[in-house]
Amino acid sequence: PQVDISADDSKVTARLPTGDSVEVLLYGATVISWKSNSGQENLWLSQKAVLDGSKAVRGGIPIVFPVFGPPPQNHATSSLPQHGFARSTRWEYLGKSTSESGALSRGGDDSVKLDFGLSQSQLSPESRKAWPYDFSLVYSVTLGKDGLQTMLNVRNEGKESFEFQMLLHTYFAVKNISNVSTSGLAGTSYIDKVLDATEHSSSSPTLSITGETDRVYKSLKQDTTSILQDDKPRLDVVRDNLTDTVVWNPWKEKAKAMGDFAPDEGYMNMVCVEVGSVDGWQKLEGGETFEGGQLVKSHI
Ligand code: TA6
Repeated sequence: PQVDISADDSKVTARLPTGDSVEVLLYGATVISWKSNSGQENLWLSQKAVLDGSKAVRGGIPIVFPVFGPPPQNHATSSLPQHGFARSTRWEYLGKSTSESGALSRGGDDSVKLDFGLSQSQLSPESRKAWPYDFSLVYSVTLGKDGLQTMLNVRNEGKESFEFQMLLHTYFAVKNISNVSTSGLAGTSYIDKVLDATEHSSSSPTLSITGETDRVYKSLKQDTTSILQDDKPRLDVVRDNLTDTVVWNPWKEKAKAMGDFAPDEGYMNMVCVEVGSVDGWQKLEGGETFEGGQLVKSHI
């Protein structure tokens, strides 16, 4: 049995002999499905997610670049849309490789790496005008048994330096948010965007989601945030060269208020754990590159 890959002009699908599979839309290079070998879907996708390229996908793994959140005033990113342009621009499929090395491969055909590219020439005129830097991105999606690795490589192709933020806005599927907790977020401080972006210290080892939650944990000391369902490990999200993690659940009212969030009670079946570099800015001189991302392991 070998790795099965199919690519058409809107998406690329890969399936391992073990049954693990991943689907990536060329629009935004958005992973919209990742199934473990048990057939278990690990990502949440809104039933009203727009998948035709007219709007960022509500679910899966949207790529946030070059700015996280509403852009700051008086900054190079000021006239970009919230979360930047990467998630709402068409990327190109660069090809695949059955990676012989790396975190998810034990050689042979038990893992496959799909590469996607986005550079300045592919941007809309508006985006190029809004952020006039010569850059190239390569996004690698590596599917392994019970694991998915998504890495973003950013290169400054110009002479002028630029600064950016990046984040993988992953929507994880959970059985019931009432019995979900996240761990690995203690011992650091977080910005609570539900409480007017005030800063707090996070002392408790686990965070339960009992209402609207929008926290930016900064400079985390250790690299893994775990999602537990019924106190059992469900997903481990391991940061790679990134120091920040956002935990988000819109809860009832905000979910209802989003036109592309369905069903309304869908907030009970999802939690966003988003790895990134969003506290301050990464700066690249001409010719320099930065690479960061995540390795997610599924336990069922
Ligand atoms: O990651 C959390 C967050 O920044 C929330 O504040 C909320 O805005 C969410 O992203 C979704 O943003 P979007 O632009 O996709 O609706």
